[in-house]
Amino acid sequence: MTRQQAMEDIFKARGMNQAKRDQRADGWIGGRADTWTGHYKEVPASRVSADARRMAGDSDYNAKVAESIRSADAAIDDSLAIAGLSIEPLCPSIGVIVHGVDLADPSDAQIDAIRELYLVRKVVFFRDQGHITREEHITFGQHISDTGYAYGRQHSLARRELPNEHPEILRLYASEAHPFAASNWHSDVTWSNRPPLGSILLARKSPPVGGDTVFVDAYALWDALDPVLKRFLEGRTAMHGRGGRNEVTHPICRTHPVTRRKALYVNPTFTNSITGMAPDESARLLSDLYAKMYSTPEYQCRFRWQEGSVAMWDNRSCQHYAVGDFWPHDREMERVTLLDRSADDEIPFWEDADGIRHFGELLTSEEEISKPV
Ligand SMILES: O=C(O)CCC(=O)C(=O)O
Ligand SMILES: [Fe+2]
Repeated sequence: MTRQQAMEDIFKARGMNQAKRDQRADGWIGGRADTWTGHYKEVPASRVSADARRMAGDSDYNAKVAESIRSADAAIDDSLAIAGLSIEPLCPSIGVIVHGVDLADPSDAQIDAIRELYLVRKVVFFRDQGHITREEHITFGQHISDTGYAYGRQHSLARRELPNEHPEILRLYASEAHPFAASNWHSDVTWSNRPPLGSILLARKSPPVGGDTVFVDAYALWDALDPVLKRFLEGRTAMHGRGGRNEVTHPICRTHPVTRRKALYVNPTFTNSITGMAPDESARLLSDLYAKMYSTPEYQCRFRWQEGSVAMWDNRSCQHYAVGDFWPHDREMERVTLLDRSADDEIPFWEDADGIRHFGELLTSEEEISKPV
């Protein structure tokens, strides 16, 4: 197949929209051209990796999928109940508030239940934790996994780290004099060869309005792609970097080392291009992907911060965006960064059908990558 044919295949509208396209002189196919009707079925499909197109027409299959969702939810409810926790889901596929725990003094059963829930819900939230000290914030992180620095394993002395007191705490303080918000979609530090597993972000001070954080389910982003596009992207890598540099390549389809589920792992903040594609084709494909990735409310949840609220997210299964609409109010966040306890699992990989892991490459030295730009 020539590259041109491959590209035509990728961008070809689904058959169901063909008639609509043929009617229009400008070729506009409109709406959700690359998905199927009844898209509400994609959310349960993404929760258990079901085949959403089959769900559109096979009620026996749907009964099985529904049962697997109910039994997975029941198993989680049981382990939460044992730990004395209750949950308030923000959305069906991503994000849940956990009630009943003091992060300064969690029990072993609570830690186990929270770790399990975190893998399923991609981001978990807590309220009223403003009393925890910086030491307790770090200690809670160490109950979940290893902890590192803002950029992961490297002690990079990023501008906002607190070098003398607590190098593990990343300080994200915004005020009238210093406007700041990470208001672009990303998974953290994807320009590194060892991006951190996740983060635990605590609001020391929250604005009276605005400054929410939005999270998107990266499994759902992958699952919802056209099968032709999935085949094209599987095993391919993209270049990531800062300041216009290419620092590393990572698989575009990332396999989660624990859940083994596939996630879409490109983002407009750090991804420069798709490896091996002509620049214009790569730019077009990435912009088509981003248009779809960030415009589907079913895959997202939005968290309203209060003082003492905490968000703990998994960088391998979701992306986030801090909404930059709260100026001139103060917003003071402190973050502990989680690292994978297994140095092998922390390097992003795509696992093929034979269980072989495929990794990206480091395009510069470890030393260069540790330097803030
Ligand atoms: O401020 C926020 O809500 C998120 C900031 C962010 O992107 C991060 O801590 O990684
Ligand atoms: Fe971030």
